[in-house]
Amino acid sequence: MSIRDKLDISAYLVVGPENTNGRPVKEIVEAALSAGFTCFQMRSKTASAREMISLCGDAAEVIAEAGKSDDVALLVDDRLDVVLAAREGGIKVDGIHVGQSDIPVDVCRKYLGEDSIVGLSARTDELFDYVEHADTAPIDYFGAGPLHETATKPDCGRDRNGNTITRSLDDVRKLSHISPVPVVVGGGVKAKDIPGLAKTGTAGFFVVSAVAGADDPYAAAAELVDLWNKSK
Ligand code: TZP
Ligand code: MG
Repeated sequence: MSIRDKLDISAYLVVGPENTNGRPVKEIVEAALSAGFTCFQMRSKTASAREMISLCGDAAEVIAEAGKSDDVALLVDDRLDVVLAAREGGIKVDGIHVGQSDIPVDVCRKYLGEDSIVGLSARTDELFDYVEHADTAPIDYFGAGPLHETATKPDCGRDRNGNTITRSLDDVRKLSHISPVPVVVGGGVKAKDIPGLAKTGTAGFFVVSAVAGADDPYAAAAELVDLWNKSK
């Protein structure tokens, strides 16, 4: 059985060096993993390819040392080249997450193979129509949001007129219902949002700053995971 069949996006951390207040990314991954996070995405708009490969190596090592390599997925944002190069170097990277303007998902699937995970950020405009009718054959899940505007990704949810569209819990409920693939929701998600989100039936939540920017990343991550598990 490949990790693709066991994909758990219920507690999903997106992280890169620009999100950690100067702390090593490895430390944040370690904290979130031991608190019960189930999926990791390495994301940086500033790190070089070599840095990204090295960060993936660190994260894969942390996951392996915890004995969770078969259960917890490690993905990379955008960078198909980084996934391929990391794998070439013997690092267990499980797949990629791309957006609407990134490498097309069928190309990702072609290069990464059938056992890899390919995630896609859903569109902002005409989201419901898009999610209901998109060709989801090459992908494993949709990312959607934002639940709230977020300084971590200020352009998240901008429509073609430059307005930011946030998603209500009712929107999330509807999305998860109509989507042919699981949906993970993020964008400004904090602990207070988790009980409501968990009750929508969505597959999971993703966060950056709620964990990577927290004074105590372990405690913050554990609170999110506990709230999710209690509220489902
Ligand atoms: N994709 C959509 S919103 C977002 C990403 C990577 C950032 C979410 O960051 P935060 O700090 O959890 O609001
Ligand atoms: Mg992208």
